[in-house]
Amino acid sequence: LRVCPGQRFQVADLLAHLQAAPVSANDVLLKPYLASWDELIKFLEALGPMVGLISQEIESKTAIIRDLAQKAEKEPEKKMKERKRTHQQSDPVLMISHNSSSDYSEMNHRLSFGYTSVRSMIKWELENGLVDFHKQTNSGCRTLLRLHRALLWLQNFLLELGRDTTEGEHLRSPSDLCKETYLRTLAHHHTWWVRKAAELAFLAMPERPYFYLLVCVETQAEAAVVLNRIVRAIEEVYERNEVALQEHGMLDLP
Ligand code: 1Q0
Repeated sequence: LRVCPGQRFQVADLLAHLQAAPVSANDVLLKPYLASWDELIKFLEALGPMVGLISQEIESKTAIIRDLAQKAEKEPEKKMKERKRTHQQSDPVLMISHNSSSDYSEMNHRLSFGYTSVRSMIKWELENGLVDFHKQTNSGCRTLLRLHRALLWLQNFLLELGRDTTEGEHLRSPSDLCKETYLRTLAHHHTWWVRKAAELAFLAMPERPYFYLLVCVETQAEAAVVLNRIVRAIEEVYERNEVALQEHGMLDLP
């Protein structure tokens, strides 16, 4: 992947974040997952103010999860202090495990704690009664679900865009592909007003040459290679999140 000088959005960075996200057999790390969205925001920013609404929406969704993560970070310190106060002197074991922070079991503990990964977030929010299955809240799980649905649209869109029609077939405009894949996926979850706003955003989708410029390629064949790598990386992340959410009955969280 080429580095595009002077550009904020770098397709190599996007791919790196996406590929850093899968962890263990079936989990996804939240930090690189959210960093992928940060990178997509940079892409949108290059398209101008027409899509400002979308970048804002992504920003606010990622901020919700990051804020929750920050609050949860402080929880163990609080609990540890409380326990230390009540168990002082009487619990030497606790003191040892508290001081050896490089301990392997402690690292393992961190991976399964709080908002480290999608599965740890689900576990944490269920255990702390933060997920509401009947009414809208700002839980990390329902917020992730919004990003998750949007990622399916992106995967569909980039797949279509990367289809290399070397047989001389007519290449469809990104704007049309954007609309078609949106109606097939994300639109099902949007209100009438949001769909209208989306229609405006499609108009801001650049033609292929500008697109090639943003991902630093010159031909459709080159673009297909880059896009297919991104699509495969998205698929891996998307599938894992889909299974995790589905296993917990979270695919319809209000
Ligand atoms: C030019 C880009 C076109 C994008 C097509 C998708 C249009 C969506 C527009 C919707 C506007 C957002 C307004 C708010 C929506 C919320 O109601 C909704 C539900 O949340 P809630 O809390 O009300 O239940 N929110 C969402 O669905 C969240 C996600 C929406 C935006 C997803 C757009 C993702 C864009 C990614 C960047 C595309 C760049 C591709 C470049 C790749 C280069 C290799």
